[in-house]
Amino acid sequence: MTDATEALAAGIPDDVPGGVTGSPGEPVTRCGYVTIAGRPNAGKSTLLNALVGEKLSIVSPRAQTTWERVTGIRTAGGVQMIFLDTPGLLDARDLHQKSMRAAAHEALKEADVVLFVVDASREREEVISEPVVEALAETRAPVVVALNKIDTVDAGFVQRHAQWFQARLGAVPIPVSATRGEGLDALVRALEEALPEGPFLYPEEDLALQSVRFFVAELVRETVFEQFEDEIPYAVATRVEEFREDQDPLYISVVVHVERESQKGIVVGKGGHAIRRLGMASRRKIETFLGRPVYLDLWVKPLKGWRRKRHHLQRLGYRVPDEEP
Ligand SMILES: Nc1nc2c(ncn2[C@@H]2O[C@H](COP(=O)(O)OP(=O)(O)OP(=O)(O)O)[C@@H](O)[C@H]2O)c(=O)[nH]1
Ligand SMILES: [Mg+2]
Repeated sequence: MTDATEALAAGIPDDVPGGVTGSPGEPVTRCGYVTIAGRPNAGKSTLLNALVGEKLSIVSPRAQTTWERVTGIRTAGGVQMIFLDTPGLLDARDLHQKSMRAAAHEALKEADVVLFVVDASREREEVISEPVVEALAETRAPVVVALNKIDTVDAGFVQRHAQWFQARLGAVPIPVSATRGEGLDALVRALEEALPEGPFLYPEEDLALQSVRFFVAELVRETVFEQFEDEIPYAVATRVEEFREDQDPLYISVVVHVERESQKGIVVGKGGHAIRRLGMASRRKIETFLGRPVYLDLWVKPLKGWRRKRHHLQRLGYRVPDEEP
């Protein structure tokens, strides 16, 4: 079991422990919030996981996988970086997307440094799309640009486009591949230099802040992204209903909410085939994450139009902006 799962299995509290203050004569430390922002699918969550060294944020080939802020902490060489992974910046249409956008903008306000992730395999113009320009204009924090997925472009790409990026974004992009772990040392150095001096805010061994229940629900949602097509991944919200640690195997029940009655049939499948497949793959991930055997119960329940309804979103744990911007 890794440090993260030990800490998680022990139950990380949702509240924030007090700051650890340094005394005179101790070496100077650096610490701060690094908000990871960018277009949907740029590889933000993959990068968070690579930088923290633990799978904390769910990843999928589809856009709009991350729906709320996910925090991961990296403490090394006298520097503590508190990463805030955020939903991709997009034109928000329904209330759920507005909640995603609000989560990203809120995290940008808290940033000591913004880590702006650009997908090198996409058209450059996407980088300067309206939601991105708007979000970056709001932040006063220094911006470090990671040009991700360089494994998908030819070797001369970075050189050819570096000037363009610098002119548009005010920073020279650091080429990285989050999936291959390439360029991460240079990226970490740039982030370290941009962070303010200060005492660590969290114990050095902490990697995550969210509750075990959050990660379990997210792993089921990630599996939905993998196993279902079309609108289903965007119609499914997951919530842990029961978590009985005193049982062996650990008993967890998760409610899989769909938006419409007709989607229930798809998620359950013929003779319960689809839900069994979802349960099996989700359970394996949860067992790896927690390091112990798990009995997973999945319940599919329609929550009519939850993406559009404030009280449903709030009940599901999503922060909904007070005023719709
Ligand atoms: N080839 C390649 N693919 C990558 C790289 N980084 C991420 N990906 C892939 O890009 C896809 C999206 O990755 P995510 O980490 O979910 O992207 P995201 O920016 O968090 O996406 P949203 O949460 O939807 O905003 C996944 O299929 C990843 O495996 C990379 O360096 N190279
Ligand atoms: Mg993501």
